Formats: sequence, structure tokens, C-alpha cells
Amino acid sequence: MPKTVADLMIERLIDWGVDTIFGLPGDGINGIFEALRTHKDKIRFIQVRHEEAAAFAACGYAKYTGRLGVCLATSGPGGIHLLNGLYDAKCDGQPVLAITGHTFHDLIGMHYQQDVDLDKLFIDVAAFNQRVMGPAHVVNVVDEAIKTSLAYRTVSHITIPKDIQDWTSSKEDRSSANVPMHSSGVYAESHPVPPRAALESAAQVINKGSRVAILAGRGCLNAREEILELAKTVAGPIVKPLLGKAVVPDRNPYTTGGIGLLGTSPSQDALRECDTLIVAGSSFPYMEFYPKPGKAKTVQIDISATRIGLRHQADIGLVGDCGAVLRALLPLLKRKKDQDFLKKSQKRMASWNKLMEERGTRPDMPMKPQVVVHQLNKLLTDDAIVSSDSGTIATWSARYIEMRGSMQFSLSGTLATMANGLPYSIGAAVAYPDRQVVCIVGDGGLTMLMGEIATLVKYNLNVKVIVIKNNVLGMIKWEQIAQEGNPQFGVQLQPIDFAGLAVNCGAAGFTIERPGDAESILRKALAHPGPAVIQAVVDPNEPPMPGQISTDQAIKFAEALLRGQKDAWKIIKTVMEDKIREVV
Ligand SMILES: Cc1ncc(C[n+]2csc(CCOP(=O)(O)OP(=O)(O)O)c2C)c(N)n1
Ligand SMILES: [Mg+2]
Repeated sequence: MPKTVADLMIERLIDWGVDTIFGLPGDGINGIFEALRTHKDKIRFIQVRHEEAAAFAACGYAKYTGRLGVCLATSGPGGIHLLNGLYDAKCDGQPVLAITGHTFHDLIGMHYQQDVDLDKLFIDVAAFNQRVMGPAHVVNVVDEAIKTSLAYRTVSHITIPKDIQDWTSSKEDRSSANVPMHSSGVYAESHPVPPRAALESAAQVINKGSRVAILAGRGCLNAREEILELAKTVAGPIVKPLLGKAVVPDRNPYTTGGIGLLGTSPSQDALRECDTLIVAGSSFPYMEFYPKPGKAKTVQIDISATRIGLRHQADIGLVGDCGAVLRALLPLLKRKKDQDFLKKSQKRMASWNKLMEERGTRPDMPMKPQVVVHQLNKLLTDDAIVSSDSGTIATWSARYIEMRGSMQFSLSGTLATMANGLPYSIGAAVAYPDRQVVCIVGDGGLTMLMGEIATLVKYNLNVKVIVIKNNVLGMIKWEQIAQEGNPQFGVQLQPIDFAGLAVNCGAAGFTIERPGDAESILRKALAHPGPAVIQAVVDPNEPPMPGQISTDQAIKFAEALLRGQKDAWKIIKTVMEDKIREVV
């Protein structure tokens, strides 16, 4: 049987080590599906219910494995559905390849069915973006797409007209310039090394500092030992942007945990008070949390030269892999004797942890969302893979899920989209069937891609979906009140019985309503073999308070309440209790 374009593409993907593709079929990619069918012993196809979930799953797969994630969608609507997940991958720097179909090659531009030029639509999201023109073209295109995604940690896109997928190779297809088998499926990793002079200048800056803080982001996920060694050497706290949550365990004495609105108060203090900052593998976006301009001498390490000085003025930039750069830098650093700055952070962290423990064990009814995540944290295994969605749930996950052992954590960090949590878990569970895989999602985010519960059931993926049910788009409610000073509007959600829904999809369903039941129900649900949804009915009036509140925020809050926010008194009561607890 002569090989089709689709065969050539799938075989080349297999050569590159791709063994999993997330997607959903359609008439625009039937040729590719036939090739997937005939190669199914070497490459598995995971069928999702919405193409957006395929792109998220590919992104989650890439985040948790460090490998290329691949997703597949049909021409027109299927490709359009991929976009949000692809932007998520682009924004968080993940290598993802998207493959789509196009209409018949000789009807493009003729207003035919599903005639959407996805290669034009994807111009902004994909760093490599090509339409396959025939059998002599496809292998070269696959090679270039994969190399681009891996080299730049970003999105590539290949689209193939529906009829071209079935074309078979013949000598006549090949132009005289295109030498057969000229391209190779080899990826050569690049390891930039900063010049010696830059390392020495960086060491000088750090050695002079007396209060050194370390901001360690996702670029340090494979450099735990080096970051800890750095912290010991400079006697400085490690502050973790959320994508770098797993860089060091949360209870390690050298970290003050997260940063940002959903971070910890000691992290905020550390960045405000430091006189020297080392930013390693992070483009943490929220500039107001960095030291004020001119306040701290800054050394920044990043794999990309374009990220140096992006958010905060860098005095010295070191371009390279964080682990390798730190290994070169550490011998040049003097061990600091003065431990005061670190000790201060550790003291603050002890009281922050006490406060979190207190807020996570409240017996109040309706149940506080923190209680559920606090209990969940205690029951997770040391190699769990935890994903979260955007919303107040991100705050609870950031503060209560503590990294330990080889645990991994992610969410849509830079795009901050909703609905990624469940599909990330699909990517994780497909890659690691033997690990505990959990997602913590809101009722708003889960509703967006609820059909993926059926995907969990179809593949018997051992994913536990913890849905924090507050019947509201909570984060936006609090933004409207606290940041805008307006009463809430358009955020109320029609309640859904997610446990019943799960059961109707063929998964297990659990409901937690009382704090006293949280532990036993979570224990039972986590022990359940196979997919389960655990809905936790919580207080919609529990605000995700920032680690520190500005006067401006407090005024806006009061203004909104005065202007007729529903439940004003309940909110005041909750906030006051939280504040009182913070002080007592
Ligand atoms: C796709 C998308 N739409 C809208 C938003 C804006 N947004 C951010 S958080 C949020 C509310 C999330 O609600 P839910 O999932 O119920 O979580 P909660 O905040 O209640 O914990 C919204 C609407 C977004 N980030 N992404
Ligand atoms: Mg909600």
C-alpha cells in the first residue's frame, strides 16, 4: 500500500517519539484518522469532548512531562475551538503542536464548507505555522514544526487540506529543488552559557547584598538543589510565583511560599525589604509586587535573553538554564554569616502558617472553602499532580496545597484562563496512570468543559475533580466589590448538582457540606478507583483576601457595600472575622 500524506505525517511524529495525541474527529481530518487507526499500536489517540480541552490536555501533558504535547482538530470549527488552549501553552511557554484539517485544496477561498484559513487564523499563536502542500512537503514540515516548538517552548501549527491527506507519494510531486530525505528528525538542545565576566559581576552584586531575596519561577522546576544551595549561601528566602510552586517544598525553611494577590504576606515583605534580588526563571507578571524601582540590585537568570529586564530593572542578566547557571555561579558566592533577613522571614512564615491552619480548620457553616483544600492537602500523596483553574480556587490551591516530594502543580499562569484544570488532569493522568491526579476547580470553570467528565470515564482516568461550589463566579464578584467598588453584577450561577452529573456520566460523585465530614469524604473519594467528582458546597461570602490589604482596597470594599451589595452584612462579618483572626 502506498503511503498517504497522513501516513507520512503520523510516522514522522512516531519517529520523533510522539505517542499520544489529544483531539476530536471531523470530516476535515478523516485522512489523518485513518493513519491514526493503522498506527494505533504505536500512537494513541485520546478523544475529548471539546477541542479546547484537547489543547489544554496537550499543554498539561507538556507541563507535567516536559515533552511535546500534540492536539488534533478538524477544519473550521474544530481548529477555532483549539485556540484558547493553544494561547495558554504559548503564554506559559509550553511546546505544543496543533494539527488541523482544511477544506479541499482546490476549493480554498471559494466559500466552501469549513473553509477557514486556520494558518492565517493561527498567525499570532503559532511560531511555526504551515499548510502542507503534498507528500514531498509533509515530513519537512513536521520536522520544522517540532523543532520550533521544542527550541522556543511554544506553539506550532500544521494544517492539511482534506484531500491532500489522502494523496500518495509519487516522483512527480517533488520539485527539482527538494532533495528526498534532506531533513532530519533530530533535536539538538541549546545550552547558552553566560560569559565569565557576567557571572563575576553577578557574584559581586550578590556578595555585596545584605538582604538577598530569591524569586524562583517555573524555569527552576528542575533546579531544586541549586536553588536551595543558593538560598543557604545567601541566607535569603525563596519566593515562589505560582508556576514555580513545585521548585521547593512549601514547608522548607528557606521559602516564604507564593507571591502576588494569592501569595503569602511574608513573601510580600521579603520582596519589599530586600536590598538584592535574584530573579531565576520567572516572568512573574505583577510588577507591583517587585521591589520599588531602584530599591534592590537585581541579578536575573533566564533561558531567554528577551525576558531579562522585562518586569523589573535587571543590573546583571545571565542567559541560560537556571540549574546550569547556578552551578556556575555558586562557587563565586560568599556564604553570608548574617542570617537576620532569613530568620525574620522564617518567623513571619511561622505565624502565616498558623493563620492558614486556623482559617483552614474553621467549623463554620456554610463551610469555608479553605477547609476543603486544607483537608485535601493532608491526604495527597507525595507524588500527586495537582491542577487548578482561575478563580478564588487558585488562591485556596496556592495557599493550602503544599508541595512535597515529587508533587507537581500547575494552572493557567499567564493567560489565566478558566476551564484548564480538568483537561490538564487528563493530560497528567494519560502520561502518569499510576500517580494521584487531582484538579481543584470552581463551579464556573468546571461548567465550561463539563463534558470532559465523560472523557475521564471513557479512558477510566484516575482523576479526582474537586469542585468548590459557591454558585458564583467568585473571583469576579470580589473584583467588582473590592477593586472596582461596585456591587456584584452578572456573576451569580444557576446551581448544578455536580455529584449527580458525575454519576450520570459514569463517574463516582461525592458531596461535602459540613467541615466535620470533609476528611472522611475526601478520604473515601481519593481511595475510589477511577474518576470521581467531589463537590464541596461552600460559603460564597468568603473573600480571597490578599496577604496584605491596601487602604485603597479597603475603601473600595466599603464603598461597594454601602452601594447596596447584596449580603453586605454577611460579607462584613466574614471580613471582620478574618481581620480579627489575623490580629489576634
Ligand atoms: C475563559 C475565561 N473567561 C472569563 C474569565 C474571567 N474570570 C476569571 S476568574 C472567574 C470566575 C471563576 O469562577 P469559578 O470557576 O466559579 O471559581 P470561583 O472564583 O467561584 O472560585 C472569571 C469569570 C477568565 N479568566 N477566563
Ligand atoms: Mg464559583
